[in-house]
Amino acid sequence: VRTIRILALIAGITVLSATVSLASEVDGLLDLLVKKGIVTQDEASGLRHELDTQRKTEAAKKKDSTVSAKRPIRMSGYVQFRGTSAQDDNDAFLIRRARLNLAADIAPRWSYLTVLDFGNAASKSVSSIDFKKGTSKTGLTQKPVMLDAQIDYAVNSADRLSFGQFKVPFSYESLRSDADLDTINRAQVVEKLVPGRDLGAQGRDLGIQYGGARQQLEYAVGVFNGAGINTGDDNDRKDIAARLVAHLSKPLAVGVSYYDGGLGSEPQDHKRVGGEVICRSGPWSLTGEYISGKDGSVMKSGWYTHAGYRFAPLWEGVVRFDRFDPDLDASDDRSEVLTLGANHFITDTVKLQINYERKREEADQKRNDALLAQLQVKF
Ligand SMILES: [Ca+2]
Ligand SMILES: [Ca+2]
Repeated sequence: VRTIRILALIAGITVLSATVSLASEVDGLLDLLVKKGIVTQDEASGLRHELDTQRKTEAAKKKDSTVSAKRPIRMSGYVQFRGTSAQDDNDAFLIRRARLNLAADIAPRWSYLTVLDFGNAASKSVSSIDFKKGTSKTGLTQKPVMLDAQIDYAVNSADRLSFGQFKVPFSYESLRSDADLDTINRAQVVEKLVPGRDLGAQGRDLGIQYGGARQQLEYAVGVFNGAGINTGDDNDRKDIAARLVAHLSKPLAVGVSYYDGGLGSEPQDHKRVGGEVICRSGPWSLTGEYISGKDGSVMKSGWYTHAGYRFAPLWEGVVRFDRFDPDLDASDDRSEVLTLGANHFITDTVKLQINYERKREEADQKRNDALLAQLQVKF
């Protein structure tokens, strides 16, 4: 009876501990009990066997959540689910972005990053469906898109050399992660003039870049194909992009961006100049950008100004005005968007954004205002 009680006690300790480290202490305790003649060798072996099984079960449980790879890989990503109600388009639900990022340090100084997008449905609506063939005219089953594939070499602790496909160093809002945007959509001028975005390549291109940050300065200069992502070049000319940001004081930064390139088999001018002022202080954020460009012989420009205020710990109100002129020599072709919005930071990884976009065009008075709501989770 005494032995049974002791065995029950040991079993109790084992169950209570339920950890591998404590299990080894129980093992030692068993040795002691055998030595003192309190339990027999057989009883001790039985218990050890039970303990061993338990350890293996624990180890197997841990294994289930481990991804096996030759090098430790950092995995991250996010999903954006959007609902849009626009005056000039069908109301719709949409997976705007579903990103998967994989990064790893592969050797001293060398690292890599790939970004895949499984969403990227843009805001295309199905225009017509051929019921006989059972197919739609728009690509409902778009393939995942490779957005970034970059190899980084750390030249020193501040600078790195990047090779591959990644964002062109131009404009504050273009370079901000889609997951961190203050409004659901980027400003018109950023979408229409930032190199890469103007081609529908999500601000990215293929090339080589040298960049870094030291003290109050952030800098990047790169050479790119200039023809967009996941494709070759359409000419021999390579484009130059450069960006310099000075962090003047803790909340205030000013930056300039420059791009000189050529588009097409007989290269036409593809030039951009941009300036930005960013101030993020406590609950306030005030940002603004101006970008002007030249495509062939057409001069274009636009700007936006944005203000945000955290009026409660988990809530931010935002207001933005942006204006874009697609041809400085033509009159009555400017368009303006006034965005009013709220950001609700439900947790660190869950965000809800609601925006109302009031749109005004000089050319024809369209009714195209839009109400958007977007729920985002990231990991
Ligand atoms: Ca080129
Ligand atoms: Ca104009």
